Amino acid sequence: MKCPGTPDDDTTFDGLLDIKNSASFITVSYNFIHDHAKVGLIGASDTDSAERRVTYAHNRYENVGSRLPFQRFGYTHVYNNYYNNITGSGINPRMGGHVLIENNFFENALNPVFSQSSILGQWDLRNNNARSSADNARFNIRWTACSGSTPCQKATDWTTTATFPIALPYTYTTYAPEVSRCIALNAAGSGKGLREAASVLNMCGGSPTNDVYQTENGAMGGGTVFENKNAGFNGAGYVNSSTNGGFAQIDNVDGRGGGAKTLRIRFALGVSTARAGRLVVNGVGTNITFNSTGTWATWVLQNVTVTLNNGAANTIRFESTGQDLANIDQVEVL
Ligand SMILES: [Ca+2]
Ligand SMILES: [Ca+2]
Repeated sequence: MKCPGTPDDDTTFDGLLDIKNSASFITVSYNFIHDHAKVGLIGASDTDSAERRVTYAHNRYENVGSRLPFQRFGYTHVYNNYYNNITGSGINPRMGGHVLIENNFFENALNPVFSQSSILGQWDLRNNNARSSADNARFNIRWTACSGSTPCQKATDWTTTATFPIALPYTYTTYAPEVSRCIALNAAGSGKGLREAASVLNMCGGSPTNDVYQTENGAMGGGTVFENKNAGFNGAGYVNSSTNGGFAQIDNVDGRGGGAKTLRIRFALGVSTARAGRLVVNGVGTNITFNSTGTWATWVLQNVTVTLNNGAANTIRFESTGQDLANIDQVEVL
C-alpha cells in the first residue's frame, strides 16, 4: 500500500500492520506487503511492555522501508519469508525482545536485522540464505554504521546473539530459503487463489529438508565407516557400524523449540534378526533396537521419542555395543 501525496509517504499514514497492547498469539502469514515505508510495529512504545507472541510466516516483502517488524518486548518467530528491496531497515527487536529468524530469504536489503534500543533486542538466526558476512555481497545485503549514543547492534556477520528462549507452542515446517522465496512469490498475497500448498511445493521443488541430517555428514569412528554400496540411500551414502565400540555422531541438530521430539531414523538391516545398540542424545543414552528390513537395500523409518534442547546445539549419536547396528542413512527431527 502506498499513500501518495504525503510528505514522506507515511507521516499521516503510519504503520501498515501494527500489533500492540494486549494483542498476542497472532500469526501474519501469506501476505504480499509492498511499497510501504513503515510496515509494522509490535508494541506502541517503550512502555507497552506486554510479552507478546507473534509469528510471521510465508510473507513476501518488496520495496519496503522498515519495521519488518519493529518489535518491543516479547517473542517473535519469523520463518519462511521472502524479503526483497528493504530500503531502510528490517527486523528490529528492541526493549529486550527476542526474535527467532529462520529459513528466510533476504536480498537487496539494507540493515535487514538490527537493534538500537536502551535495552537491545536479541536474535537467533537459523538456516537463512545469508549465514556469514561473506554472504552480504552475494545477496546485495548492505549495512550502515550505528549512530548516536543509544546501544546498537547489527547482524552484519549473521551470527546469533541469544538463543530463542521459549518453546514454541506449535509445530511448523521450514523450507530451504530459496524454496521459501519461491513459495512466497507464488502463494502470498491476493489473486493467488490460496493455491494448495502441495501444488506450490511441487512447482518450487520443495520438500521440508532442513531438519533432515545425513549421518554420513557427521563424525564417525571406532570402526564405523562411510559406505554407499547398497542402493536406496538419501544424500551421499550411509554409515555402516562396527560390531562394538563404533559411533556415528551428528552435531548441531536443531531442537525445534526443544522438549519431547520425534526422531525419525532411516535405516536398513539385511540380516534376519534384530540388532540393538545405544542411541545417545546430548550425552544421555538409551537402548535402541533395529528390526530386520529383509535386505540391505530396503530402507525403513523408525520413530523414537527423544528430549532435545531448544536451539541448534543438540548432538545425536549411535553407538554399537556388541551386536553391530543397522546401516543408518539419516535422521529427521519432526
Ligand atoms: Ca555393520
Ligand atoms: Ca544418507
